[in-house]
Amino acid sequence: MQYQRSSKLFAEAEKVIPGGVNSPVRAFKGVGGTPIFVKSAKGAYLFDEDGNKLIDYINSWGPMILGHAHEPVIKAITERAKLGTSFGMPTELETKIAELAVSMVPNIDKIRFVNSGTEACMSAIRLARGYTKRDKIIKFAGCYHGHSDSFLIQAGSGASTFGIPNSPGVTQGTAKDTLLAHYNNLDSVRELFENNKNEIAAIIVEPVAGNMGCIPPQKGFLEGLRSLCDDNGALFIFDEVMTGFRLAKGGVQELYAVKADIVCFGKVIGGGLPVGAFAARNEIMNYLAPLGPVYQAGTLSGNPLAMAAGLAMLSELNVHASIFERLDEKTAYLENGIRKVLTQNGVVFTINRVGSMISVHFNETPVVDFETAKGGDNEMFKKFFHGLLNEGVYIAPSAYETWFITDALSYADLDFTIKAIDKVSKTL
Ligand code: KE4
Repeated sequence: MQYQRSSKLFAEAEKVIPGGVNSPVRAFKGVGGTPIFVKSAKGAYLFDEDGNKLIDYINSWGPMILGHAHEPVIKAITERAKLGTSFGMPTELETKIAELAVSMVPNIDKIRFVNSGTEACMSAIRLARGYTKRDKIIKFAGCYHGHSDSFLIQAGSGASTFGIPNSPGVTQGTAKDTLLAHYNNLDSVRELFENNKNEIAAIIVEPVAGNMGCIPPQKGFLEGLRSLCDDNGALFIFDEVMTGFRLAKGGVQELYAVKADIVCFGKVIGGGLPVGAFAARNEIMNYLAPLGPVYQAGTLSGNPLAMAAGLAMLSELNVHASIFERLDEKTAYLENGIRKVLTQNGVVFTINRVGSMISVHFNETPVVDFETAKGGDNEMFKKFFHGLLNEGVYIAPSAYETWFITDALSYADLDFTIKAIDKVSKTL
């Protein structure tokens, strides 16, 4: 496959956009080479500027759970656009999608829409601090909650690719209120509560981690965090920007039957348009302006086009909940196929999967936290990535990402992918 036009477009982009991209992880710094410029996408396929057709395992980092340019979503956006694109005034549409989301997700009474997952998590932290009147938060090394200052402390995703433990520009004043624990390690959390008595407002966690590859919570981990929050008067925040409306209709709260106090959403909830949201029970959400003292706002929050796209997406997932089972089956088929060929070809690897989130790690030991995730053979991953790209299969351009499976993938696509992995893994 050739990528001349993408290379040309990248050179032009670099002149006017920092690093030629509007989000660092797209820059291929984790795998080398120049990013692919997309012309269009449909279903499970990307069509790039050089005319290559790629099977997409990123799906815009999660939103395209039903496939690219999904008819009902496109129809909803185009119809709505004819009525005007933004008013800065309430619309019935916002109530409709809020009612639907509240009906799908356990333990929430109200939801506030924002424009990104970052905004959702940033606002959730502010709400937790305002509600508990405490300043400190606990996050986990390798978990990524967007790029607001409080979170860029040993963040995952693109921040890991760049090896930025604390991004420049984040003040010591901010950093001191973010305490770092280790994923799947309850003792590391217990210790923080003991050393910061009555000062911790909340724990924020990716209940299934997806920004150090996919890392499932070990048995008892989420339940243990729940008890630590209850014992110490802290709120438990689930960052479900990736997992929400993907791993189950009700997200991870439903999947593992663990109750969160605040839940953050993004990606799928916007159907591919810029939407984030955070939600909780009334006594917490009523602390938010204009009802309560915690301020949070946004010119384009609840934008009608974005709400129309999100409502079309959630409505389909709500009515056809069998989609989640189908996604799990397809991803299990892919996992088994990859295991078979990598084992046959003598590759040292481990695969993590929860539902339709999956990641391949070239590690000898299980990947259970940020430390073990960092122990993978990154050079091998780069070869794996580019080898697959050459075969027409597009996976995450970083070892610190999960793959997102779309229902638009056919079993023929999955077989094609497994065959490509068989071929590429012979060269690793
Ligand atoms: P956004 O601000 O990028 O919409 O959401 C931030 C965010 C919050 N929480 C979790 C669990 C997330 O995964 C994300 C964003 N995910 C990355 C992919 N790992 C977005 C890709 C990018 O940064 O371009």
